[in-house]
Amino acid sequence: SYKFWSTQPVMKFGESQDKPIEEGPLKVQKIEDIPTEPAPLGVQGFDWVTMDLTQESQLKEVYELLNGHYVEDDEAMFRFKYSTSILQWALMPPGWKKEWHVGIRGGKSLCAFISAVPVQMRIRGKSIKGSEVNFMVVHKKLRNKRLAPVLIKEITRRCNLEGVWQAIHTAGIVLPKPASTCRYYHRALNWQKLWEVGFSPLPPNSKPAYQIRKYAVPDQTSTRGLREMQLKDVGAVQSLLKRYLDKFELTPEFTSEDVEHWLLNKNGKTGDQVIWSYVVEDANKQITDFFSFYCLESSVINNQKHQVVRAAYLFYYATEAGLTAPFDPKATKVRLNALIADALILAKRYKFDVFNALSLMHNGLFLEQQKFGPGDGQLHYYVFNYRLNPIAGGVDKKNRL
Ligand code: YNC
Ligand code: MG
Repeated sequence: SYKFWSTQPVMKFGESQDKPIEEGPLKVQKIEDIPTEPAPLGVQGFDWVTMDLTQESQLKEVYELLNGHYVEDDEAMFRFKYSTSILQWALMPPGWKKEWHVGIRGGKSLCAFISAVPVQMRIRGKSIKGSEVNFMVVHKKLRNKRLAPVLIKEITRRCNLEGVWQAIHTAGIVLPKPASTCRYYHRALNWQKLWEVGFSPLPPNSKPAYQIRKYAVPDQTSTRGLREMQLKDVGAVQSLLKRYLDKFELTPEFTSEDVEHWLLNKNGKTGDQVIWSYVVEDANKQITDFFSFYCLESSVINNQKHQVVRAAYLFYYATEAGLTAPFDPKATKVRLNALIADALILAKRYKFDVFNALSLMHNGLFLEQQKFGPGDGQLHYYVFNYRLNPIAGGVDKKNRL
């Protein structure tokens, strides 16, 4: 039915199934036609608010709302626990706008939130000034009252007022219409704990001791020249990443400020580290490879022994081995496996329990060999107000893998 989504400028199921379509915006509007005030909430005691996340107290309010009410798995065993440092990182990148941190207060308490951050995105050949919408949440007691469409329309209005007409967002649920669909893969680092919290099953005919041995990793990394990324690497990493992302159909276009923000560990304002980035520097001082992962904990909802699972999420990476002409899938596979094997070692060293990755970019080249297993979650990617041909998850546009 999609009572709300059928009114929005998004693609319909069945569209662009058979033959390629011309890509571009669905609905074209002018800023002067966009209302300058939000639609009234129409409920006594509930008000729109713009959150100021530079204020510790307001950041904390968003943190608390998400911590109690944000995304859970289907069986309600785990719930994402975004730290205040990760929220600062995710919600205040270069060009961030306070007006795009939108809340609803009922009396004094924050009971709903939605956000957007600016992103320059490239869809196949076209560069688009867009936004990325994330962290939509409604307090559990206010669910199923059609507040989500109200939040979505308000963030759309605020984007439109800034001349932003396209947006990207992801969800576990199916809406009209995914631009791409990926699967989550998980690689146990602390198998015993993952088993105790009910995340990893004990396969039939296996024993805990066998599983623990299966997922053990060496103490030391093995790639020569691997070291932590530093400020002086930003330019080299930006150019390497740009050339690498050029192989894919839907990507961000990062300025050097973006690379610095998204990849360089500044050790958070509150002290806990969000992002881990490593480069490989060769004998000629050239940066030939890099990889990164970020930290996102999940609360374990009902467990005596464990409160949180500490997960590393594979973020951006690139390697010169994948940039030869013609593309050399074998060499790329060998190099990516070496890099990801080292990423697992580092994640283990920093006490992560699990390493997660999606079936995108060239991840298909290492997931199996590095002992990742498919999860039951899918992640759908959506592009708002844009007509496009489907993007295959984890498929390189020139080299089907
Ligand atoms: C969702 N995740 O289909 P229809 S992801 C989009 N994304 O509409 P109600 C969603 N739409 O089917 P509730 C959605 N979830 O009738 C539901 N919907 O057309 C649609 N969960 O609204 C749904 N966070 O208020 C239906 O539902 C309508 O009270 C129903 O609220 C939903 O952040 C929600 O999973 C998700 O807090 C807020 O369940 C609530 O249930 C909740 O009756 C736990 O809503 C946390 C959670 C979602 C994480 C995320 C990305 C959000 C993207 C939103 C779309 C942005 C479009 C681009 C806008 C900018 C454009 C420009 C320029
Ligand atoms: Mg609702």
